[in-house]
Amino acid sequence: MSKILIIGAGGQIGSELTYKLRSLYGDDNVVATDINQNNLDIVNSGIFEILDAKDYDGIKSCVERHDIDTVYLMAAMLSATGEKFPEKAWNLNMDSLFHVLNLARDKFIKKIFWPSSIAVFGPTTPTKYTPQYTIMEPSTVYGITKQVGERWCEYYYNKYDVDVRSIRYPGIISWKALPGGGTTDYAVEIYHEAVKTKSYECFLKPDTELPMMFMDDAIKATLDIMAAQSADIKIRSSYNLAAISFTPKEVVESIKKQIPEFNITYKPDYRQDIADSWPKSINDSYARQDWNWKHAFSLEDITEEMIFQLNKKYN
Ligand code: AKB
Repeated sequence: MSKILIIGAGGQIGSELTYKLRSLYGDDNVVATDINQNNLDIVNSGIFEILDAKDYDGIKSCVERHDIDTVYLMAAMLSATGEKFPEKAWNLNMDSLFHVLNLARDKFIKKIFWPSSIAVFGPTTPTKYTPQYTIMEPSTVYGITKQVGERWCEYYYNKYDVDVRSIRYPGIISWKALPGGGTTDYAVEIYHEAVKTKSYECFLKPDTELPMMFMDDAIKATLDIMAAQSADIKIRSSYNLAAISFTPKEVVESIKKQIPEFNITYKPDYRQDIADSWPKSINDSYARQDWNWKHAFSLEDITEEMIFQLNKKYN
């Protein structure tokens, strides 16, 4: 039985991955860690330890104590916060990746999942149906760390036979834990505010189209790529991954079908520039071909599920 360590288990994706992995492999086989205990649901529902993703000795000790063979490295500073703290973003995102890659190179662990992002693309990348292999000149610190990280993943695979697998997440929409510090966060906040206060001030312009995905699809993709035969994972940098694309205006139309009184205002800030530098849609044909990726949730499905779940939470 594989023993799993999740670094950054309290975050938006890390927490849902933790619930899912615990349900699949058993609470005793999944060690959830984060730098703080803010996510009490995660802390109180299975094995949890405080762990700083920048601390190599701490990660190594955790791996040895729990006999870990698989690591999901979910800790990262995202695009918007990264622009405020460029050096911190670089240090966290790169140090943590090197720590787990080196643990795999030195045979302490066998397998790594490390998420990349659509942020690897930049203003010179073709924006529509962006191919796997194309111009990549990211303009955010976060995007730079993800692009460089991808090169290192491929290097460790080629040079040291490290079994590292990665996907380029689009914006992820979910109702359990809030995202923190991303440019796509508006697509989660908008649902919370629609249900709570029936109004939202959006930090992107109404026609800003970005690639997005529901959490259930993102978790499925993560588990699918990790379960695939090693020979089927032909890309060892990171796979393009897509579900849907939409603009703030389109989410508003979708929400208004259920909450007609919902009111939106627009006040674009520095995150608009980041969004403008990213693709509008993604060509993920390699993921579909190599390990049978298929998404399930449309925008209408997402809106229905988000409003249903958030109504239970707030009303
Ligand atoms: C962000 O907005 O920074 C993230 C991402 C697309 O990687 N959600």
